[in-house]
Amino acid sequence: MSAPARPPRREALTSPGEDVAQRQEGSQVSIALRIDGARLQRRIAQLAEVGAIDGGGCARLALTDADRAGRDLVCSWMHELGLAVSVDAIGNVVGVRAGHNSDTTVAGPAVMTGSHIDTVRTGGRYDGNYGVLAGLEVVATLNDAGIVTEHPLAVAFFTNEEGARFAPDMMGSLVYTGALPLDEALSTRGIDGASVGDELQRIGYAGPAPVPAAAPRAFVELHVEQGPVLDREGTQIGVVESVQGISWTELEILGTSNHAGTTPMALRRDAGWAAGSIINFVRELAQELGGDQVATVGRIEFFPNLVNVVPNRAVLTVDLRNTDEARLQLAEARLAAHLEALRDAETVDIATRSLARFAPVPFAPEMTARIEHHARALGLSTRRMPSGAGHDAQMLAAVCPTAMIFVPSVDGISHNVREYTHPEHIEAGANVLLAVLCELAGTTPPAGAPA
Ligand code: HGY
Ligand code: MN
Ligand code: MN
Repeated sequence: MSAPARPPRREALTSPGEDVAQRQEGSQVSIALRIDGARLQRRIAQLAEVGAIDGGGCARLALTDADRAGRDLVCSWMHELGLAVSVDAIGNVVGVRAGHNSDTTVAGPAVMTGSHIDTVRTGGRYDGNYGVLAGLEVVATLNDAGIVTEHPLAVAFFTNEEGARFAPDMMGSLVYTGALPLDEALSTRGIDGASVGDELQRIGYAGPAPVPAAAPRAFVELHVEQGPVLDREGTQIGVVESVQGISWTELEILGTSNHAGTTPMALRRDAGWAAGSIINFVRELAQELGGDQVATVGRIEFFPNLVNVVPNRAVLTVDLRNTDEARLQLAEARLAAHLEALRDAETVDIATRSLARFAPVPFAPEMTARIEHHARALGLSTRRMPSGAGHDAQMLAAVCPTAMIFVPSVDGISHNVREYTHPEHIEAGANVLLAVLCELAGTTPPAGAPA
């Protein structure tokens, strides 16, 4: 099925000269402005109460009742902040703060920030949520300061970024940018058999706004690193230059169920053993390829899953990632060869289904330079790095100048209730976001602001 026509990509924002002038003006405002860290922490804590699980994390799998409750809460904050809130046909929610021209056809498209508020089943309170709530904190800070930006400013949360219930991940931003047809997304069945379309209707977030949407003027996503690099180095801000490639495959292995006690080993067609062989293979493959190669079998089911029956069916997922597309393709080819060998060795059938496949995505150099400039202007230490995790920004990068800001994750823990980022880093990241958005959206300091 052909992807829908994508909105025309928005190219680089400004000529270097204008950029510098805008930067001086923007940084002048950003020197005067700071976010309210306590208010941001309050919103993070309040949202974490929705779908709260033991240990301080939250479980809000996409399109569940908990996701609806989280959406309702964030939408209420968007309304409180005076944003014009729209919901599109895949459930993405965008809150827009008017620029000097409230008519966006005159002021042009919004400068956008945002992320996701759906979580994995063992989610922390920062993954995705932080970027959305920091965007709202930027709006609140501009409201308090009485500053109106030249261009509209938008804060978005995208549907089903995690892909844990419905694959692929980043589903909402894929549809938003025209990379995935809406009807294909709506017909997707989840791991529990429900369809995206039915669940979207059920929770009341099948909205009227059309997809694909017009491209934003630019997109900046603030996110916790979810890995150990910044924390280990003691660096405060990650300037994210790219997102690594992602390959998700679901394998269905069919053998013969048989008696665990009476069936000689040589006569078995053991789907369980074959699954175990794959789990071991991908670990050894990642160690052999080295570099950025990672490999994970995260989901597995045996049938009939009984102590005394040789499994006749196993369903498992393989998640392969690498910053280098050629190495990722090599890993995929090696896995395919291993499956072929297994088919012969254990006379099992193995069907494969691709759940997600994204090549590495580079971010716009002029955007990473802006982030680095403003982080350093705020006296923060920075380092350039790729993202190990997938993000909505990698989809927005196809239609407008895009980049990401990382803050440290303590011990690199994420997709785990123990996910944690120190308050000073939460605040620092949001202040970098404020400064970058002020420059991109164009701000005239309020009367009487310090020169
Ligand atoms: O899988 C990922 O990288 C993201 O959490 N969706
Ligand atoms: Mn995330
Ligand atoms: Mn995640």
